[in-house]
Amino acid sequence: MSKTQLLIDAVNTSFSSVLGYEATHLIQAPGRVNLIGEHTDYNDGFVLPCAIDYQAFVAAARRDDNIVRVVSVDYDNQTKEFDLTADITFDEECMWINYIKGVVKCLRERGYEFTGADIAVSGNVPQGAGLSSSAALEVVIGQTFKTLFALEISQQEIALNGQQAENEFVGCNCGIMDQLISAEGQQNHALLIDCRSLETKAVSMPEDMAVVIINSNKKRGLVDSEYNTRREQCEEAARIFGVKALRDVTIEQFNARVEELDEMVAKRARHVITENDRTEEAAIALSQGDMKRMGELMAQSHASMRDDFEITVPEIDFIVDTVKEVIGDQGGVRMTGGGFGGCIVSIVPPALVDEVAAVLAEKYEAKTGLKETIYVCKAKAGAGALA
Ligand code: GAF
Repeated sequence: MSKTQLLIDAVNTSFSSVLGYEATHLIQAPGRVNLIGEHTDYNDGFVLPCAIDYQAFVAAARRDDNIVRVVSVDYDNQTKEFDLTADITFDEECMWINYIKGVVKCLRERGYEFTGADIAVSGNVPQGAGLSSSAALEVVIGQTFKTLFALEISQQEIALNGQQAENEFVGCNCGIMDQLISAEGQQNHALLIDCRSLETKAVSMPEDMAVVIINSNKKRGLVDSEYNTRREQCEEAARIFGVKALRDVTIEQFNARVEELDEMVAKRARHVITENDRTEEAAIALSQGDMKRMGELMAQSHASMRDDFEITVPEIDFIVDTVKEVIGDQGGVRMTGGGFGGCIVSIVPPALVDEVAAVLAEKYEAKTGLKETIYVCKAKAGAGALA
């Protein structure tokens, strides 16, 4: 049975056994992997992610009594409910429900009207691995209310609403990339997203390449505090240059004034400025199937995250170097996501996938004491209801 079918069965079964009747709708939203363009989204820059076939799934039915009941399949069918006519408040004891409460509260504040729902939710996006399990959850809930109540809300607004919930209700200061690709992803394509205008351009994935995600299983420590520090450093650099965001600084302008900057702020800014240029170029290389150039850009991106933005860890660097040795200039590999642990993304000729897996199985645990997990992915469509 496919992993998607397993999820569908899981949410349907939990819905009927816990809530006592059959769900009327099935809705999904995917996680994502970012091919290039890291920590550029909150600098109004460019990112190039694709949605993946690891997803959050919901079975749902509408209610008319202003109650939202939610069963979490992944937390032993733990069931929570809240009342839409009362204040929707943060739950200190149960973290998962806060993503749902946050999305619902933000939808209401935006003026969308609905009268309650029964929901069973599950997902197979690995949690805490940098593949956007939270964004998938936020987007699937927005999509659920859109579907149940025929809300006139665009995919872009579902994403913005999810980001708002994460920023204001959950308390994590993320950018827009993860929610936007989860809401708007396209089958067999990555999306070049301009994080200022939110315009997207679909970039077809080369048919003869596999997207292989490698989870280092290195627990991501200090992510929130380091993430916020990086944001502040980028904002400081933008202030010094007198611009709204680092998106507005060219590498020539940066080089002309680099001496005026504190050394660390200069490194952070250089990463963002060069990463924006790399991401736009990568979209062209990928669309032309130029894997040699794509591989070079991904290698530069990784070096920049390691040396200038300082968000990689030795375990991740080891995997990237090891995979690079196998694939040479036939593909690309870099850390993906917020950093400090988590996953590596590689674009690999299918014939080399087994060799990549074998070399990592031989070397990674011996070097680090950790075992990697490998996901071979397909670029999938964004959130939607199943027919
Ligand atoms: C996390 C954030 F949620 C994104 O908005 C983005 O900043 C990413 O880290 C780094 O590119 O996934």
